Amino acid sequence: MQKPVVLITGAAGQIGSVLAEKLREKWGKEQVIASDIKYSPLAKKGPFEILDALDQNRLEEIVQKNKVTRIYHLVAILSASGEKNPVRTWDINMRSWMNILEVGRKYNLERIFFPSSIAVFGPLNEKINTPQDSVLNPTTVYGLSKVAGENWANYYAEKHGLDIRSLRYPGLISHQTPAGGGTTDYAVDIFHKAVKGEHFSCFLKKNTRLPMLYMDDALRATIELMDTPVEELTRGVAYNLGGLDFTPSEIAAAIQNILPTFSISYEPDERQAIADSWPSSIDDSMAFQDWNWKPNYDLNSMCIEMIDELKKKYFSNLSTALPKI
Ligand code: AKB
Repeated sequence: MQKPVVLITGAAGQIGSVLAEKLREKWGKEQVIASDIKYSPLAKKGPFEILDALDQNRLEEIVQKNKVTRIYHLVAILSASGEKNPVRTWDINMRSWMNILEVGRKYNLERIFFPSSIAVFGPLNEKINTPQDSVLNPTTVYGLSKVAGENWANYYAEKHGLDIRSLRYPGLISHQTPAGGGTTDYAVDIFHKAVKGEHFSCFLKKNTRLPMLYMDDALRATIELMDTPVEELTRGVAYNLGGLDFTPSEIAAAIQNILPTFSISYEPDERQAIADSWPSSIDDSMAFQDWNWKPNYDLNSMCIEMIDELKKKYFSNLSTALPKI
């Protein structure tokens, strides 16, 4: 098989910054072009392009120049930030995706990845083990854009024969890059506060259960999905993806097992309504059926690794700038 030439849009974000490294390990660094609207340290480790994904001409220029064959489109304004400016969120999330689909059609790209989300679900869905094929009734602009994005992906797959693959990610927890603007961000921020020895004020109620996944597992799922032969994918475009589910008080207790002096309080804000509209857990049996998807991390092993990694980040090299959260 010929190696793909990969373009990642929005590569400086929480998923892109680690996916770029994984794909560079897999395919070789020259094969993976990271891009973002702003400069990222990824530029020091391989090809990097400044790209505003709303700029169709610039996107085409990069695709042509590098003979790109695959795109991972990671540009999006997430659920909580998206509500602050709904029209702008719709514009960025949708117009950038349409640009990718058009470039896919025009240059006959071999494969495209679209990150969908549990935000496609809403209050009418079953809360526990939310099934794959539910009526989608999102309450956020971000969720609306993910439902529309999945539908457009199906349209381009059907009409133009594009091979587009997608996962409905739950909240993702990682130590490399801070999360930015989501409702599940508390589950990342909590670790930074805990490791720095600070009190954490949680913006969700203590018993709000949400589906979550450690980044390492999420990346493996993404790579496995993209590697699965197309004939084995029975679903069409978007697969439910689950792994963990926990409440703020459960993750706090798991952190306290490792850092006993850690303290938390609960001051729910407008993000509570978004969380309340989402599933508590996800039925991802189709991913298991189609490529044997299984998460490796449980709540405790994730907490151990997050705390270890953040301790290294904060304390082993004090001259390195600390990430802002
Ligand atoms: C968010 O909270 O908006 C995202 C998501 C679940 O897609 N992390």
